Amino acid sequence: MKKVAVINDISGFGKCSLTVSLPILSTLGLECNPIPTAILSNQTGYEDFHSVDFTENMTPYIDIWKKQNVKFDAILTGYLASEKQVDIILDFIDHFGNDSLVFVDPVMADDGVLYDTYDEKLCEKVKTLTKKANIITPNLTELCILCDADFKEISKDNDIQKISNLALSLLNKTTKTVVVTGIKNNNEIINLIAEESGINTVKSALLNGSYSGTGDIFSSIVCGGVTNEMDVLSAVNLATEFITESIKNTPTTLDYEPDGVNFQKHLEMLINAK
Ligand code: PXL
Repeated sequence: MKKVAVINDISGFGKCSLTVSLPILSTLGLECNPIPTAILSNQTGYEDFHSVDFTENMTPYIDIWKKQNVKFDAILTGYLASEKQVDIILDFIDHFGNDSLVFVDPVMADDGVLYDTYDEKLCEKVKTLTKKANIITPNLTELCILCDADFKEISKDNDIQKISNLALSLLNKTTKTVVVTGIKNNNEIINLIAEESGINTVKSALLNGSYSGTGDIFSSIVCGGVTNEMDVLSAVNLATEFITESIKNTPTTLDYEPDGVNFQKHLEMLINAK
């Protein structure tokens, strides 16, 4: 069975990070091997949260895996709790990443606002991490941070040409694919794939509100799909359809739903997905 090392937090509420990667990767027929970055009562978008930073445990945890000589087909990273975690992950990629695909979801911000526990210094470290990834999946805010672009300026007209150029500027010898999520355009939402060969877009209907964890669902499906040898465009299509169905099944009156989306009943969409 193929294995995916997932470096992300575990949050008791919010249907995000490891609580979505575990069921999604399992349903895609993959083994999800978690390395927690933090343990939280709930994700940080609620009014209050309690967080236990796992940084000091990560190296001894990973050292056991090194001794056991395990191998991974893919590595996926998400929410980070400290700058030091980036150095630990860079070492992890050096050690385990030779024959594996590296996916970095540069979790930092959404809708122009940094998450509660992120600051400029941590974002700088996330930037260095993205350069070691084969595939990155920033939302539009995160793309702007990675490119030192002004989110207010870019999101004024969401010009696809400008956004494409920003995404293309992040490609390098290692990073072959940049998938930008959540670009709003009239009554559509666009996910944009930038590769050396050009740009592809996947559109879906813009549904009201924003929801915790959709970025983590997206990165998990793209990571799992591509690890299962789907092409990136098919994996992005599948992730987009899965999230659309999950949002439709999540009644809410809030502009921002901290509990996330009801994705569980839609997992069957991922069984035998090709
Ligand atoms: O979904 C992104 C995310 C992951 N993990 C934690 C978060 C957030 C976004 O707020 O707080 C703990």
